[in-house]
Amino acid sequence: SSAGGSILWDHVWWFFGHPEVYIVLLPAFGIVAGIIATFSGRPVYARKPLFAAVGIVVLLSYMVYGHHMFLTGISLTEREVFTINTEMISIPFGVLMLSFIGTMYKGAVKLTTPMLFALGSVVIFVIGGLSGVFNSSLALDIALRGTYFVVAHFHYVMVGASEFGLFAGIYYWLPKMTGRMYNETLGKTHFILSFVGFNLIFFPMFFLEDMPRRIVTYAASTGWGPANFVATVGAFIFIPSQLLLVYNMGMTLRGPRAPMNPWNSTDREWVSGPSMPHPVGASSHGIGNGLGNGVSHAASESAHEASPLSTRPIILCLGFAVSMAGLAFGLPVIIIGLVILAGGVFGWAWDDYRGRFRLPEEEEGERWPFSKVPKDKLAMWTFLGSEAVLFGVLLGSYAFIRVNFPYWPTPGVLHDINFGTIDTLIVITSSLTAYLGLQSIKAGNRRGLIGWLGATLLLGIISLGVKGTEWYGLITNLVPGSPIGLPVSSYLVTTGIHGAHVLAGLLIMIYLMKRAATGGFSAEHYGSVENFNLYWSFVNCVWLVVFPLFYLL
Ligand SMILES: [Cu+2]
Repeated sequence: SSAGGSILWDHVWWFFGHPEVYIVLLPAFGIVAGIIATFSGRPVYARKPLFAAVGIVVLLSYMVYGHHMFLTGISLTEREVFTINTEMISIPFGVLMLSFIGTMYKGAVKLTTPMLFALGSVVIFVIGGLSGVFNSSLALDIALRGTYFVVAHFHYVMVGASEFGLFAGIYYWLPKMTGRMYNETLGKTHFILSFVGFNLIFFPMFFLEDMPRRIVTYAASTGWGPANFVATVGAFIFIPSQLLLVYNMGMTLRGPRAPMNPWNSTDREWVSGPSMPHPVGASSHGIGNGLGNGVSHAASESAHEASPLSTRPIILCLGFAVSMAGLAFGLPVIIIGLVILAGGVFGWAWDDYRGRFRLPEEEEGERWPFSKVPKDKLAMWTFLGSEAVLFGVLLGSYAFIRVNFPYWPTPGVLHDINFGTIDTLIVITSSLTAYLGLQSIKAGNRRGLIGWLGATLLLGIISLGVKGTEWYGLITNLVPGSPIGLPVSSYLVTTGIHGAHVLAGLLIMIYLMKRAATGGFSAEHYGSVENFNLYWSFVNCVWLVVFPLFYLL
């Protein structure tokens, strides 16, 4: 919107855009860490500092995005803060690199194809990271913006580090996935051509620091010709060489049988057979954990038929992906996506209700620093962390619009303060009833749990009813193109997404009541009720921020 300004979109986009780089990068580095440990025959060096560094990267990743906006007109103070934050992020990444080097130091390094790709990933990332230090400088960025130097930096980080890391993972786990060995010579050829080709494409671009992006041609007098020629040669090496990977993968299906543990890895997935892992409970080996620090365990004794393997989460994700694609392709695609998503959610709940799907707490596996926290609770806290980011973006955008919008209606004009106050009281009460439900089941009182959940459900329905009345009033009174469009739409988007969370909470409550009615919870087993309480408290806390911002200020 014009009143919000294109700068707001820039903020929102890059707030997503920068962390997205690490969303792609960090899984690849997880693979790389494991592969380097396996082929060095040593556990990951400085394991705990490594985890701490990844945590710091995640936190900082939200505080550096402004380095994409140095020339958009944001204030000098903002630009200085983003410069410092961006330069700081090289410290935890340095810890990662030292950990990888330390793992190999004095290790018996075996240069198999997965190891070569892992090392390639690290080397390329170091070059990408060092060039990033230049880009993060406010002064240099003014000169480098929109040039091929940035193109080179970006590809060294994204394509080089992430894709080489993922290739390493493909070769590493191909024997696991197919039960057969790939062709090592072909794999190494793929690596050499990829590594040489990639560097030929992108290294010359560092010297094109004065050539603008997005141009189709240029005069010979610019001197950009030779570097572009080398890059083109590199592209003709790099891209076709990827066919070797596809060919090798296909041929692996007819390749020689793979031994149980071809890499002599201590990682648990290599100890339980060459193909898909058995459901938990079927394995009886003493096995190490994912990062090779050698924690062994006795046979898991849980013998019930429940399996941790379920297709429902994949269906859920597919539905989500399709519905998101619908934002570009139109309403029918959104609806198809939501139907698939609902199928995944309800199917998952149904499996859980029937006791078909259980994820038992396991002894092995890397848990530091969360070894004392149950997995599902940790998952809930992680989810709520992502939710805090989502609502942070919504409320931050609201604050941005509010500051930059010239004629905001005074409190009480757009929204009925009485309605909001009643709603807030309902919300606070529903937090209390949900908590009393949790206390009931902790005392073994199943009927109390059902009763208090019922009361919470009722309060939630009333709260949505109040919101619905307000939404209806706002939408029916809205004149297209009127100057209060922005205050209304920011309200509808924020409370609409909040309302969707309330609706999800209502569905969860119905499910919990149904399970409680059939004896699903007891004084010992109430984890789902506790997790629901966390969720519900969070959703209600969000309202306690939304209410004063939209109604009272
Ligand atoms: Cu960035």
